[in-house]
Amino acid sequence: MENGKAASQHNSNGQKRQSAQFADQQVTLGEGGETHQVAGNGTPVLTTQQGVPVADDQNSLKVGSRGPTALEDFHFREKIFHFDHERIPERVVHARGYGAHGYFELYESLSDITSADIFQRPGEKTPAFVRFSTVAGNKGSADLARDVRGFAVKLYTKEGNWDIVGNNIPVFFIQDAIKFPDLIHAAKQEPDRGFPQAQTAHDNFWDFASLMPESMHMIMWIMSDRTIPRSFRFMEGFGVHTFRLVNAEGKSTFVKFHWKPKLGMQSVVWNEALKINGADPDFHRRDLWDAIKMGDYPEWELGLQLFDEDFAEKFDFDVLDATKLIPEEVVPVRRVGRLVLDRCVDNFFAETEQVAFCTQNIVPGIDFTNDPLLQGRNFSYLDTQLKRLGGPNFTHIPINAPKCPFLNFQQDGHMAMTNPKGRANYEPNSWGAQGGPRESPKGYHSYPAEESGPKLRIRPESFADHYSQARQFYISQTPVEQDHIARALIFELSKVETPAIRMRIVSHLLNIDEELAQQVGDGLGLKQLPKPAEAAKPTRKDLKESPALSILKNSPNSFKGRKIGVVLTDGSDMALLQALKKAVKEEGALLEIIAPKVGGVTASDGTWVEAKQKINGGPSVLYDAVVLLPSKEGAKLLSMESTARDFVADAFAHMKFIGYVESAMPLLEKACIADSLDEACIALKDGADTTKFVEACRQVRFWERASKVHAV
Ligand code: HDE
Repeated sequence: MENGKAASQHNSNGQKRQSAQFADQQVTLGEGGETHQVAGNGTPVLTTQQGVPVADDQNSLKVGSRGPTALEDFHFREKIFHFDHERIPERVVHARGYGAHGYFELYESLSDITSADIFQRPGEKTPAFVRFSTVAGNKGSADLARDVRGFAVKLYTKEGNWDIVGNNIPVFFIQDAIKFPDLIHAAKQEPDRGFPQAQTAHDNFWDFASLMPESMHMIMWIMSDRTIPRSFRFMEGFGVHTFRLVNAEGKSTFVKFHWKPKLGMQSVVWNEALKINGADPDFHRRDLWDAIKMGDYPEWELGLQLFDEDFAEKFDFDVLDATKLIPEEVVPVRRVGRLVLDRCVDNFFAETEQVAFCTQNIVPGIDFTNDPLLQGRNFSYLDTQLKRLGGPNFTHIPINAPKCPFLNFQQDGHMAMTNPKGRANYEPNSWGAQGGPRESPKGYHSYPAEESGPKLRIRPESFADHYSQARQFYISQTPVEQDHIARALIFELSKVETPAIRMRIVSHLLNIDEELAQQVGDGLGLKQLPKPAEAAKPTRKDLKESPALSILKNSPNSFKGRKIGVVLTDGSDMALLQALKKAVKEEGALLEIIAPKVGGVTASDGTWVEAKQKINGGPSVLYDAVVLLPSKEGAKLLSMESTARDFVADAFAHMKFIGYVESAMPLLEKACIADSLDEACIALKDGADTTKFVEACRQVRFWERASKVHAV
């Protein structure tokens, strides 16, 4: 047996351990200006949490080389103890999310409608943190779940933190917060079996929805392509509820908040979403990270729909009902500023995980309304942070602390980090200037709305129409989008095992649109349609179409911010590749190279071109358009590779634009599309063709192909 001394000089692999050579040197690291000891190789010295330098982090302290571990090993105990406690509870909803820093910049002063400090001085920038999320899936679920996306914005204003905790859909499933636990229980995995994960395609969700007609408007939205966004950068955000803006004279204006993406909206198709989840479950977070790291900062404009009591009285629906929206054609969206995300987090846990959004975080000049969903949320968010972050001092965590001065007499509690100084910890007190902070007349005043009435557990009559806006949403879509809604419903309901639940949903669809109900009934193989569901308010209003509700009617006609995947092999035409790169750059888009081996290829002129992806790791679902540039030999090789054939066949099936060189034909043939090439399959002969191709890509998808790729 080795003696203790000899053994301690080797790590578990038997390699000679580099002994830590401590120099006398010290370095200053970090913004805090802390000094660290430096090890011989210039890196800082590893220490315990107590700052004790660690000499051996490879072996625990043992009695003899093969003996038991000594309880005395404080370094081992501290390390394991800390590791054991790394996890905090994940969010009960919106567990999977991704955040980034940025700023809000105001275009014009809104002092006539609100005294909110953030809206006073044009050009002023307010720091912001945004967290995007899916709702139903657990923290480790995949990004492309068919789900609502959270769009939560924390604005660190000079008069305190203002959180707009919104979604990418302007309405919600329920009207009263008391139903939220039921909704979420029904949507998440079923409690006995613990599945399905991150999906509403199961009995419990559709059972609940079918028994809650108020969810029908939201059902139309979640079955639309809004729930499979191409990335966070291509989706809208909404504050959902009606809020109030209050000016210095105390006048109140109702407001709905909107975030409009600068790049326009874009979604993926469902089959693509399923495949992206396998190919890159982090597709959305990677997209945000990459865009910011490349300096292509994602941007949204803040839009306001402003209206007064008079409008609220006259509007067809109750503005306090979160299952309703106000069409943009009725109250236009006024764009008042922009939100730019320009900095990734330094640490995912410290920032994205610990950020605590609370709907109750509002600032002077902004106020709530009586929307019963919003009122309930104001309790829930504060409460949930206590559970998640472990105590009332979560506001001391840097990501949650205001960036303006804050002073009060709240004290102590677990992990109190910002503690008041001085003798006074109460007020009123008679200690004068030493007595700590005092109230100010400029502080927050609630809008003095008059309220009275008997206490009742009741749903107002004005909330009773559940179908008119559901229909309005449906008829405002293009035929392609309507088809996607029908297909989504058929898909989801096909996973519901109980026929009665399927029937109940179809009975609601009959109140929304008969043709849609027919189509879904047919897709489910129903022999007979049920009777329309009995409605609380039997007469549905026939509302006008609202083109603003469609993604495709608002296409940006630009390929900016999108990505082309280019398949290369040895011998690929370098001149064409260079021309394509130039055209893509000019469009503000990106290009990624996929090759048989990730190392790269030798192009026609002998240059070595590095690849980003190996063909079986970079399927076409990761790209908005694809270009096939293999040499003749290369195409032969790829046509025998199933992942290369899938690459092409999927790009075609997902209605993408495909650029190809003549030599790629064997691959197109093997992918079974050589006979079906259409005008979105563009032959590239010379540099000019590459520009034409990129311009054509501005349509993003060639929807006309749909009938060729969907027979069922
Ligand atoms: Fe939330 N919601 N919610 N929600 N919500 C949470 O708070 C809740 C609702 C939204 O990135 C929780 O910190 C109730 C509508 C977002 O950290 C919790 C009701 C809208 C996020 C909670 C709603 C949202 C949450 C869980 C019905 C869009 C993620 C973790 C009355 C306007 C924020 C947390 C982040 C998170 C409660 C409905 C958006 C439990 C009770 C409507 C974006 O407090």
